[in-house]
Amino acid sequence: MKLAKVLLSNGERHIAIVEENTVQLLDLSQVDSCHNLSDILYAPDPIGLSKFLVDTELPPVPFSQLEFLAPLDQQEVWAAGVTYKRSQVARMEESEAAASHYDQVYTADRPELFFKATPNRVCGPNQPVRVRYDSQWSVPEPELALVVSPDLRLVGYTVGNDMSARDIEGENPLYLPQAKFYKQCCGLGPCILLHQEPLPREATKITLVIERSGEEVFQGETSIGEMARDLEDLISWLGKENEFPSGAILLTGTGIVPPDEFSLEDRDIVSIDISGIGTLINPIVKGAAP
Ligand code: DO4
Ligand code: MG
Repeated sequence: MKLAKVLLSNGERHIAIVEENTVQLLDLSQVDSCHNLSDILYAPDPIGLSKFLVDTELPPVPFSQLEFLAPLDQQEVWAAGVTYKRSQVARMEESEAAASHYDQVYTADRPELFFKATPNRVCGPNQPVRVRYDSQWSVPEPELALVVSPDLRLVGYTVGNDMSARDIEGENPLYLPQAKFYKQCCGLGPCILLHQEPLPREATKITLVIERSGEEVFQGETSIGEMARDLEDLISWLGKENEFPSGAILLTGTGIVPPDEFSLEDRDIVSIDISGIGTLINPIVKGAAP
């Protein structure tokens, strides 16, 4: 089952179950303790609760009559890095001085984890994600995103875009927060696939397509089978000596890096598809220097 936050043409915001081409709106007022998406996600039985909350008075709403919003409430967004061989190689090439750090972290017991975004820096589907005006070499990073409850349970999956300024990151690893964390630095959505079974690793494909002026300028594909880390292990590292009262979203690293000569431009369109979960599409905005 997939859940989403949607905005209707009359301005109303709802939580909904996502079906083929329609959504079924939920009526949260039926359960006293249920006020937002997180209350459903972190419930003992999110699927049972969602079915119970279906507003039977309302017909399904076609996708054409709504917008999908970023599927989070107050969660912090964190990210793992260098979890795929492709990412390790790309970082070592972009940063000669720090190459050995990337090499070591790929095989180390402790993963690279960094703070990625607060909810106000997260863009939902079709909202522009940003390239910093002071970066001349930026890429999208298409990543499986895990939805983690306050008690560190994996409760769902969504599609994430860890926007990255490779020139800033490559100049000095101490610049990582500036390369990764800025306004509109993260895309998430369109919906959350509730966790039931572990995802099939080889069959869960991640595809990135970048279009410029209507032409495809990059296409790449990987699968989460290429990831060198276990999802539950990443969550357990995230939870060490930390607390997430609102839960967390954890991006799991990129396995697709465009060639070095590629950089995003203003008005490019980035599409990230993860099989079984959904397709996240965002235009790129790059502001002029002030
Ligand atoms: O170490 C830099 C960031 C790595 C990253 O974001 C990734 O591998 O996805
Ligand atoms: Mg990344």
